[in-house]
Amino acid sequence: MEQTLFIIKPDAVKRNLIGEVIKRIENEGFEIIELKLLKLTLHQAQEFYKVHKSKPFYEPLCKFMSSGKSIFCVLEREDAIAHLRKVIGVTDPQKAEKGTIRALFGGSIQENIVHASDSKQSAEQEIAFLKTLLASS
Ligand code: FUP
Repeated sequence: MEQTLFIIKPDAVKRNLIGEVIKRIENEGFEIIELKLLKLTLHQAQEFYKVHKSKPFYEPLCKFMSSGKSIFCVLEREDAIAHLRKVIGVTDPQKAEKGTIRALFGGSIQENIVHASDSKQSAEQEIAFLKTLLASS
């Protein structure tokens, strides 16, 4: 079994989409190992997205991610990382495959509803990031 980090971002929480999104995750056979509603500080959002530090969208992205509460989950399933990426769709909701979470609910490339780890290494780092947040909350 493999684990991955999943985030329901502030846009989805504000739009009351937590239930809709979680229903789709459960229907795909993921087990919810951890689930927590948290509001990131700007500093925590900058740390989480530090791989994008040099990108022009980095600062607005970090502001958005710290603008409200998000749901942080650790999900488990066979082939969890690749399968969850398929279920959420590509980054830009306009380009995401029909029926994916981002295609169904995403507003823009920045406000794209959800995050999912994109590799084994990111999953490990991002789950460790969440554990640090949980230990200090
Ligand atoms: P993803 O793994 O699909 O979340 O996409 P990336 O890691 O490439 O990007 C991380 C986040 O940065 C995206 F979810 C949204 C934001 N982003 C932008 O705001 N503009 C862009 O052009 C690309 C990404």
